[in-house]
Amino acid sequence: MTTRSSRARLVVAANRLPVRWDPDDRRWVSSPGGLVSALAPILRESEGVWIGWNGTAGGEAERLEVDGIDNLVVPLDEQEIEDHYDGFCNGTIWPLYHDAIRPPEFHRHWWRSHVAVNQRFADSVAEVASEKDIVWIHDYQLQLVPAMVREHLPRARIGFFLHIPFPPPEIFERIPWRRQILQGLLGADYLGFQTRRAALNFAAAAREFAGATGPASSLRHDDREIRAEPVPIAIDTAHYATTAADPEVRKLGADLRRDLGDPETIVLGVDRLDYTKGIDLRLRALEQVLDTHPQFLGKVSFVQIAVPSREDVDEYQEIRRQVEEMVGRVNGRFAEAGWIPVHYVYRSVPFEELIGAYSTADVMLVTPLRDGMNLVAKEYVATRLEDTGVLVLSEFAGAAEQLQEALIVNPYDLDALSDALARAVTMPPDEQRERMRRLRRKVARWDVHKWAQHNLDAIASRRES
Ligand code: ADQ
Repeated sequence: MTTRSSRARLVVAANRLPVRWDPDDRRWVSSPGGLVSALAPILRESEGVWIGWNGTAGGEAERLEVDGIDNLVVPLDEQEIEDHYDGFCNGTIWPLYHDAIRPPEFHRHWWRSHVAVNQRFADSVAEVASEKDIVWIHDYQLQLVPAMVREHLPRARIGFFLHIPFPPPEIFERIPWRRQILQGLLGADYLGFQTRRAALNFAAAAREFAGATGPASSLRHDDREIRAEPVPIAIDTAHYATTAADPEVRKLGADLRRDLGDPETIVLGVDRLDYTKGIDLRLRALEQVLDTHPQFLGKVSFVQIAVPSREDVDEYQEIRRQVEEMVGRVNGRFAEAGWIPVHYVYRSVPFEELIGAYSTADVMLVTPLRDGMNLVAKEYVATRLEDTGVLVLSEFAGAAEQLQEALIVNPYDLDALSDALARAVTMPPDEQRERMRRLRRKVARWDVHKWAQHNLDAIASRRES
């Protein structure tokens, strides 16, 4: 055990390390993101460690120092990527936790692999952490880790944050290993969830299937007190606003508008290509709006930027096929000389280009069927420096709990979604400003730094029982 100082260090465990391999420079470089930007200073200052997988098959449990952050690699082999990651994480838990909108699969060999990988993560934590450290474990891939770490380090302060929804008990209860998962999570002292409902769902499941007692804010289990509460994730708001103000970035936005033929209205969607994001229903709503509002033809352009995701999982190949077929159908039906309704981009775009797109888009469509939070909604708001633009937001995104001034819509209701889209396209500037000003204030007030600090303070201040 390496205890380099007498202060508590922060030890983060997450599925992925905040690094990626740069093939040109042939070295690991840091991969940016809100979570990383919030935790990097704290990790550096406390001489902490980030534990995670590097995204490739095989390799060693090596230490990688990148940009002053100490990373510990947890290696996964090909079979574990197939069974634990593509299988249990993305074929069982992901669909089940998102309302079971695709049928989750239950396989014992996936589960066994999942347990083994979670144990490896917990062993890695125990290798670098001591009982006085703060261990913060992230997300649905590592739900067994809190209790496994507690086995090694009974007195450690352990926190967990779930980035995706926690489903209601009547969906959660299908998992053959539901008790083990709850016991895993209950190993933490503090559990943060994206929404109030997620925290309550967890507490209800913990009482029903794992023998916990008490309310979410003070659950009792195994003679310990566990606190579960909503603490919605946020973005590095200042960074988005500063980038949006950069003239080069504004030019990227203007270039996009020009390349689209200078339409009156740009409607934007930005998502990982995932069946939870509702891209298919969004395209159907667009088709309906173009059918019922001929005055939009030639004037409203929809840009859908979709990042490739989990391409080895069958359901993802299927949703990609469906989305691309619909793009073809809508364009085939409505395109005219000099204007096509849907511009579809299937790749990850560079950060500046993304911000340029946000800042030029008049309407942002964020219409997931279920989403833990959805950062895209907050990112769009943060870049609207003139307080214009309209956010259309699914009521099933965690973000809807805070961003009430958006046009909130049930994405399954095709008429409501089409109406919201038409209303957004025609919203008077005064109403846009009124709504956007309030939204921006919220996104400025609660940013990722506040979010991280709140979690860390809550983990550190465990009530002794
Ligand atoms: P995701 O499901 O990945 O995250 P989201 O919160 O929208 O969803 O985050 C996606 C991130 O990827 C955003 O920062 C966005 O800017 C970026 N991105 C999306 N499309 C891109 C593109 N084409 N090119 C480049 N970048 C792109 C999970 C949960 C969410 C939760 C987050 C954080 O599913 O509900 O909000 O974790 O907790």
